[in-house]
Amino acid sequence: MSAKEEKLLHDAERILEENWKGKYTIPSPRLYPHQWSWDSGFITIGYSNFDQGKAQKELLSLFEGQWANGMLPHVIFRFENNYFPNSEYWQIEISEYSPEAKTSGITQPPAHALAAYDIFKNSGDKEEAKAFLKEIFPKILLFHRYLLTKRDPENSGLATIYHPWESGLDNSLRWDEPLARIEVKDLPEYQRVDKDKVHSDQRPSDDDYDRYVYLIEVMKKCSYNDEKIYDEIPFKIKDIVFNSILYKANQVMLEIADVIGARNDEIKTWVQATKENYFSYFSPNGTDETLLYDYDLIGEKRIVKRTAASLISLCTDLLSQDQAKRIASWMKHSHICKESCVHEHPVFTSISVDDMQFNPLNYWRGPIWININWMLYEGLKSYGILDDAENLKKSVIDLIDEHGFYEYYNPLSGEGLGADNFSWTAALLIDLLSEEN
Ligand code: 2M8
Repeated sequence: MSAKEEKLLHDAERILEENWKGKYTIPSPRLYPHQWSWDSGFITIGYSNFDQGKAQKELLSLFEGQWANGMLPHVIFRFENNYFPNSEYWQIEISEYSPEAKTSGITQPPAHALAAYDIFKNSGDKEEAKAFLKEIFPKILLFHRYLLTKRDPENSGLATIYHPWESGLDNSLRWDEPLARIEVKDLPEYQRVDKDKVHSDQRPSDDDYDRYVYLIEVMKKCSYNDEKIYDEIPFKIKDIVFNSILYKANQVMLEIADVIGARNDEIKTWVQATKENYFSYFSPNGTDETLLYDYDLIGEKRIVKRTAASLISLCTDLLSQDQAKRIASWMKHSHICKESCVHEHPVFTSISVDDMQFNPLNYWRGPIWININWMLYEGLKSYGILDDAENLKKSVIDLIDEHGFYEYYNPLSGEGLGADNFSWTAALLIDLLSEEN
């Protein structure tokens, strides 16, 4: 490892240390003062490379928020803090399934099995790591069962999301049309606090926030009952990123089941169902189409927007080699900033730079995100597209080295945006730097 990389590794570990709260890690001190679900997954992957104790605690503490029906909430609130919506606003006690912990009432992409298995793979004490897997496996299984039953009455092997926050890519262009359809009424008074902390150019619009709040109001009116929500909620999407991660997570669950000698028949049926339906939901013209898109259950159509979501299928083994290569070459010409690109090699943007709505500053509507690039790196490697994967890794390292540990980055200048000292940026950099060549 070069001196530069050693320093970066040290800085990344320091950021995680600063954001560590005894048994979990906050995404960033100023903007996100609680525990977030998929952030914890990525953060665990980082810890698994250098602190197994923290890695295990991070994941186990997250599941303290799990609901009795298996739902893993997207935020756990441990103490009141300046964040909207706070625990009081969610009113989860109206659900018969809510836990004692204070949590939100919606979920996030299921990256946790990948994190659990990384703990095992990176552990020097396999027996101890196996004991951890035995403890976490039934909890993750319960979560996946919730996603593939309550969130999939269609039996498609693909879970439905009810809220843009469940996608993790909150104000992505993909949600503009489904959100625009929503008629917002009877909104309670609420106060955004995010714009006091980060410039509003970099955050979702007030119109988006009204819709975010309205969707939660609908869920509350349904007492967070999935059957009722399925009938009432005006936003229901088979999200391609969420489901690519879920499919991968189920494959990893099969590996975990093997290690601990657990039953795997139910997981096998989920994997099979996803395989059978992935392309019919996500591909406009069958398996040969290069780009795949989310499916809007209410609009009854695919959401054809050129965003990084269409690249995340690379994280599954469902593509043909030819299709994977076509996606890789498409992303190289459309998801980087050509002449003005700050780096020799591309770091991929959240929206195609050719898109009329590409915005270099605004959150999930253009900027570069490290978790997306980390997933693409893993995907390129899995399809043997190794030169592109290596170039991507170097560029991610350079970007962070030059601009710091931010939540996201302006693709035109490299400037860091959103929250600073951002945990998953640090954790996934640690994962990249810890890889054996
Ligand atoms: C962002 O989302 C939260 C709402 O959950 C917010 O904007 O307040 C997203 O980037 C999401 O993916 C992430 O998990 C969360 C915390 O980092 O922040």
